[in-house]
Amino acid sequence: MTSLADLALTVDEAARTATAIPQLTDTLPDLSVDDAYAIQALSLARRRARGERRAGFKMGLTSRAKMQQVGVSEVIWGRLTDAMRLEEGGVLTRAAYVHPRVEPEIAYIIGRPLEGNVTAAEALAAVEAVAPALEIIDSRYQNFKFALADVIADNSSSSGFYVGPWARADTDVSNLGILMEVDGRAVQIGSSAAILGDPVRSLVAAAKLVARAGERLEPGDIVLAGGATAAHPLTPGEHIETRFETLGRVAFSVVA
Ligand code: 0L1
Ligand code: MG
Repeated sequence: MTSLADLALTVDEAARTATAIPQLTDTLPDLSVDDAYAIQALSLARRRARGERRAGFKMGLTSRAKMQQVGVSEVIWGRLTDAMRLEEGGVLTRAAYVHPRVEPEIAYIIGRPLEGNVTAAEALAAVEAVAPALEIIDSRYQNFKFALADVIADNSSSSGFYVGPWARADTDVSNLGILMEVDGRAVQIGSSAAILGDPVRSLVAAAKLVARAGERLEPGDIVLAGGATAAHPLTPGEHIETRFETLGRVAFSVVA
């Protein structure tokens, strides 16, 4: 029987070497969500053993459209490390990923510990600052195709993130206009309200779901609240610039 550690090795190696793999559920159709989170934790432990440090959490499937796409009614989460953080304004090397896509998000940085069942007001009180952000999602599965347990085991597709200028914690980010341009051409237009109606709901969900795994949001953790529009597939030569009403912009270029 394949152990959870073996499966963690499989997804970690796929990410490390940018190699597409078959879905785990092709051979393990009964893989549970709990086991998938255990695989995720074991795969992140492998990253930490290589020297990567905790940077926070990402929330996924935070829009109705994405939930329907995967057939679930609850958001999922993954873990961020310092090695996933990319330099705002810099370059992304396409060859380091299997089939990367970018999506605009809102980032929170935590100032006080946050854990378990909390209200939106309690969540906001724990926030030190907010920022515009971009997440690079890169499912390690062939053709970006997966079942719920697959994607959770694969760190909820998280592979990189950019953070723009930090703003005060009390900045209203509940309904900000967002415009993503590729080489000056609009490819996605949306609002931060697409993130569960208000990104703070994603922070509330993060506190609850992370607690189920015996963890809590700690000061210094970044929480990516989830995609505000559909994701854009990345091609070498593209310059991506995303503007967030009142928060500023986040940009990068893609090289081969
Ligand atoms: O960040 C996200 O919402 C993505 C979660 C996983 C699903 C996907 O890779 O599209
Ligand atoms: Mg995302």
